[in-house]
This record gives sequence, C-alpha cells and structure tokens, in this order.
Amino acid sequence: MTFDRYSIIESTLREGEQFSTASFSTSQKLDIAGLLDEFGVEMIEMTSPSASPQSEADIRTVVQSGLRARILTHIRCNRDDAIRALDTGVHGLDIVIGTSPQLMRHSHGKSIAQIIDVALEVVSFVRQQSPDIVLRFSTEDTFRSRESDLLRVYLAVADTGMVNRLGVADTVGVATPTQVHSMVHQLVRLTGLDIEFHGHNDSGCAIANACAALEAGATHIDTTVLGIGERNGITPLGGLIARLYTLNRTYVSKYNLTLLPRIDRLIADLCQIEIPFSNYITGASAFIHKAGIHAKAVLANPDTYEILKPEDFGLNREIAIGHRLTGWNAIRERSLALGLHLNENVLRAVTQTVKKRADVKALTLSEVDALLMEVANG
Ligand code: HCA
Ligand code: CU
Repeated sequence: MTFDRYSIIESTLREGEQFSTASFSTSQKLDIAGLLDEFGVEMIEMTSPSASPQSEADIRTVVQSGLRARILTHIRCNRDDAIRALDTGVHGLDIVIGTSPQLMRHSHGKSIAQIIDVALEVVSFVRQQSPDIVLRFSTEDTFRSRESDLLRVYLAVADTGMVNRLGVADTVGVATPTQVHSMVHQLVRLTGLDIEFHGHNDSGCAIANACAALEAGATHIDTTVLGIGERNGITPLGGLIARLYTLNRTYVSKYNLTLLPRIDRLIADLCQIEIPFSNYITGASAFIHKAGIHAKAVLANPDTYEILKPEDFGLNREIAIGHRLTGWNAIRERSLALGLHLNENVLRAVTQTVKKRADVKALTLSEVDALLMEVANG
C-alpha cells in the first residue's frame, strides 16, 4: 500500500490535450499548470516537443515559470524525440512503446526483441546525456500485451539500472482492478522500482484501477482534470481525490482541496464542456439532498448521507425542498433560515401543500418561501 507516499502525475497538458475539444494556448497552459501547482500535484506532464513547434516552446515556458511541480514530457521511444525533449530543460522524460500484439503489428511493426533493443538504446542514450533527469519507461497497451513479453521488456530495462520508474498503461481501458493489482505487484516485487499507473476509462474502471495500483504498491498515478483525454479519457483528478479521501482523509491532506472546483471549472470552460452532473465533488448535484428521509437525517448530522464534506472543497450542501418527496423537517429548517418560528402543525400543513403542488410541477425555493411567508403572516 502506498496511499501515504504516492505522487500525482497530472497529464491534462499531455493526455488532456488529446481530448476531442482541447487545444490550450500558451497562456492557458500557464494558468492550468499554475493552478495545478497551487493545488499541489507533484508532477505535470506536457505534450512532446516533437508534436509541434508551439508544444516545444510551451514546455520551455512552463519549465521557466518556476513552479514547485516537476515538469515532464512524454515521448516515443526514439533518439530524436529524446534529443528534442532533453533540449527543453524538462525535469523528467516519460518514454513509451507499445507491446500488445495489436500495436506491434499495426502501429510500429517491431518485434519484442526489437522493442528491447530500441528501449535499451534510448534509455542508455538519455542517461548518458543527462545523468540526473528522472527517466520513466512504460509499455503501451500493457493489459493486452502477453505477460511473458512484458516481463522480458521490463526486466531488460530495469536491469540497466538507468530508469527511475516503470509505467503500466491501460491504454484502451480494458483492465480490471484485480489485473492491475497483479501486474503492479509483480513489477514492484521483481524490480523494486517506482511504478506508475495510467488508466483509461472506456469501461468505467479508471478510478478503481488507480486505487488498485496504489494498493499493490504503485508510487505514481496519472490523472487529468475531469478525466479528459483520448476517447472518454483517464482517471480524473477529482475522482482520484474523492476515492482516496473516503479511504482516509489524510491521504489527500497534502493537496489544497478547495481549489478543485476552480480547476474543474477552468478545464470545462476551456474545453467548452459541462461538468457532468454526476461528477465527483464538483458535479452540480454532488451535495444536493432531496428525499425527506435523507434531508431529515442530513440536517441532524451530515455524516448520515455524506462521505465527503463539501466544506473541505469550499462547497456547500443543499437541501432541495420544493418537490413531492419533501418532508416537514426540511421545510422547518427553511422557515428557521427565513427567521420564521412556525409550529409543527402549520409546518406539516405547508409540507402537504408543497407536495400537492409539486405533483403538478416542482416548486422553486422562492415559491416555497412565499408559501411560508404567507402562513407566517396569517
Ligand atoms: C498515448 C498513449 C498513452 C501513454 C501512457 C503512458 C496510453 O496516447 O501516447 O505513457 O503512461 O494511454 O497508453 O496515453
Ligand atoms: Cu493514455
């Protein structure tokens, strides 16, 4: 278990740029990186300098902006990409090469022996050029690769003693938590190196898989804000935070949690998307309680139906009262908030009126308020 000593590799500026509607300008990248740094992510991964001239210039700009977070860039496993990346002054390189039969055949066309050759060549080259750079080697599509192939590649790379970290990538979002646990556990045991997990969300397991990776000893988890990335994206930053917070609040106390709503809002606006209603922590309904039974209990003690405290994220809970499932306890709470001291019979009668009217159409809060004022004024 590494819940007490993991790092977040925030990849909104790399994987996130691969999201259908994402395209960040230099100043937007600086805003995003600055906010993520203030939040406290340990590392920020940026698009390869080989992608475009602006991508290259932006790495230099972000590196020079002097953030506390370490800046990484993500490159293919070849010498030219490595040369360009080293030249930007980044603090770390994330190298990746596909090992699944699908990618070997249809993407780069190399055999496992050739993959090992090129991996060793590039890793040695980088280490020779830069003794101190933090170097990560990852296989792509790890979970559709043959286990024997993976172990050959990982062990050959680990044996060089030149990499700091190995990455496993659920590139197509196919892995289950059990599979992730088993793969990470094996690599921890066999290599003793830091292990990074990168998981896509095609089948909805990206957060659970990241959690399983940490349970198995992974030291680094890749996230993006709102989970943006290729297709439907990867482990979302807020979702990972919610998962770890609910295991133990201290696992996320190193982060500035009240910035999360601003971070999610920024990316939603820049990508011109809505924050999903179902989003962890920042979804519009994440802290709205509705049914009378829930409202009554939450008013007595929020712990009854809340595992995340909205105030820890700078947010408020809301009790919805203008609907047919409402209860008189919630109506009483609202009347007290309005400074009205109504007796139980009156409150119960107002509650019945609300339910009856809401059977036709839900009431707004001001409509409920008007009803309360009306009875209060006799
Ligand atoms: C990609 C693939 C990648 C790499 C992940 C990693 C994936 O788009 O280049 O290097 O950790 O999902 O496999 O994002
Ligand atoms: Cu990815």
